[in-house]
Amino acid sequence: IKDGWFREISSQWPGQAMTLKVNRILHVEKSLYQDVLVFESETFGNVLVLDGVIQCTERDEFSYQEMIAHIPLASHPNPKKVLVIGGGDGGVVREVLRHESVQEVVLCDIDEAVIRVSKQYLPHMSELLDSSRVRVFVGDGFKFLADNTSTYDVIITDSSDPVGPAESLFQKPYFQLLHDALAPGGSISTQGECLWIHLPLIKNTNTMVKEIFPVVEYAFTTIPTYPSGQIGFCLASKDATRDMRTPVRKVEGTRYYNEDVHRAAFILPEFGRRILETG
Ligand code: AAT
Repeated sequence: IKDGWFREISSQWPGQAMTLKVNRILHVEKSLYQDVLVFESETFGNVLVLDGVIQCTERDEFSYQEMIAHIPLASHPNPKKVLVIGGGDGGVVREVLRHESVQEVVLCDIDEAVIRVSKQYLPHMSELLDSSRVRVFVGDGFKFLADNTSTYDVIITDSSDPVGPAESLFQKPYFQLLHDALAPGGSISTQGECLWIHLPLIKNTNTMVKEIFPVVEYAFTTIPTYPSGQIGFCLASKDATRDMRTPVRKVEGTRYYNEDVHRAAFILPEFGRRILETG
């Protein structure tokens, strides 16, 4: 933070940086895993930053949290048990709970500090973490999957970028664990980075996940405070006949997601489509 502005400078998006005007700093902490910062911005509400990277703002978080959750859930015939890896702010859990078929949501974030500060400063995201349908674990998502044998209908990986504690969540052994932790017919979505910046990473992930899952897709959403204003998801299903592009149920109460936005999210600009569909 310099002269009252926060700048998101990182070698992960060279030569560009989102800048937000800071009203006041609410929390600064070095947790076991990362630098945690929460500030009140002038126009985006409260902002959570980990290791200098914006994780969510109160004004636009719904775009990302709704899309990463509702695409796999609304295209699944009857999701009952859902696992969220990462997502300690609670926003994705809030969206999962909109699906009445869901009986249980398990959340596993590596950093208790994220859960704690979100409960304090991001109440609209974290409010349902205390719901009776939710169980919260603190631990590494990779280890959680390796140690647990229960199965899930949908697993959502709402993880930070591959530099830092989330590195293993972008590699092949993790996708194999996800596959093995799914019930028959199960689907996943994972934070899949931005077409404008990370096309080689997206292509590699897509190719790698196709070696494990019969159905693999990439979809994206728009969001002002993520790098280049856009972020995507790697979507995959264990069911070779699943059409993840088409919702089979309506979702009530959303602000970004609707059935047309669901279908449109898979339509890629030509420079991305060409790389992902051919190589
Ligand atoms: N919904 C907010 C968006 C996020 S949060 C990412 C979360 O992943 C953080 O709470 C972090 O503590 C958690 N996390 C990181 N590594 C692991 C791990 N190995 N196991 C479990 N949880 C983990 C994502 C923002 C994307 C930013 C795009 N530039």
